[in-house]
Amino acid sequence: MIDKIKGLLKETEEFTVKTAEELENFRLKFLSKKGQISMLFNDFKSVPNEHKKLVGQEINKLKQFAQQKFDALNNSLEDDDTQTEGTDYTRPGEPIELGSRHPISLVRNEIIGIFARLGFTVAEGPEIEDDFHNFTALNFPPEHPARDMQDTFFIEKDPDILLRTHTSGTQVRYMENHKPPIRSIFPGRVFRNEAISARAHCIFHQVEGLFVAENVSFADLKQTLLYFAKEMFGEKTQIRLRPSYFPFTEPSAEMDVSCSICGGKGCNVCKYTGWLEILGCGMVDPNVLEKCGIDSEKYTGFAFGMGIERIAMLKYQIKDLRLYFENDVRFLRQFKSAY
Ligand code: 2NM
Repeated sequence: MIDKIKGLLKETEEFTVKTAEELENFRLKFLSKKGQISMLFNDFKSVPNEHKKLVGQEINKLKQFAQQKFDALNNSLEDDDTQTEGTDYTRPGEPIELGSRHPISLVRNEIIGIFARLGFTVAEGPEIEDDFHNFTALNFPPEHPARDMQDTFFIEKDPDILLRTHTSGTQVRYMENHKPPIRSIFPGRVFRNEAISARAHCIFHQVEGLFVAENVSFADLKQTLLYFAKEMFGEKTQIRLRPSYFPFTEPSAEMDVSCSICGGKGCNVCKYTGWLEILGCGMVDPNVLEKCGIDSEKYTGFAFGMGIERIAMLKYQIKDLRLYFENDVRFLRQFKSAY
């Protein structure tokens, strides 16, 4: 009997399993009701009384060992992730969610695309500017209110270094470094010292444009901007130019487009006027050309500037400027597009 127990102990010690099925065989062979260990307990009845104590102890040791071994094997099978059972490797993968572009980037890229088709290149410049490029070269008189601390963020005084209030400084740099014909647009971030509200922000984005060559006329300006308006807001769009004033252009105008929401009939977006103001423009003042080293007797040019936030507001019906800067994903993920 003792030999039989020792034999079974050796067998359980040497038993190895690789699968759940083999583990079940182990359980059936040693630990089940009809297994070897149960059989030993049956045989135990016929063991002479004087040996019962020793044999009983040995059977219990064997039973304990077999149970521990079973538990250990069971755990190691569960931890083993090479086990394929329960995992369906043919299942399609979890989709990777794609990000979306910011509406300001979408509109900026769309504007760049439209002007690229007319032969305009893109140029960028520094956000920190000096007084000459931001104001003086652009014909701003020394006492112009835009030079006031109330409107402009100054970094240093005397000589004045500031955060650019428009991208026009980049156009000045471009004219200083390139001979006409010049046909470029200038997208970028600009800064004005304003209280933040639904309709104003101290940081915003502009695209300005410049065309300088021989015999550039106001008619060229109108035709270029009409093409832009139709590409941006739809083929049926009409434009309207109203006289205005900028220090760097003469004559100057503001341009409205017919309201793309109501088609010009009047609605709450266009405040029942049928028109939406989208940009400023004009013929570059000869003084500006001269300050940038361009012969104003030989060359003329037109320029324009628009706020990207405003155009995106009209395009996507965004009612509050602050949404652009909060970067709340619930806002951002609404803008999926090819651009
Ligand atoms: C505008 C409106 C009208 C403009 C002019 C120039 C430059 F450098 F050629 F003089 N840059 N940008 C311009 C003209 C900008 O923004 C509303």
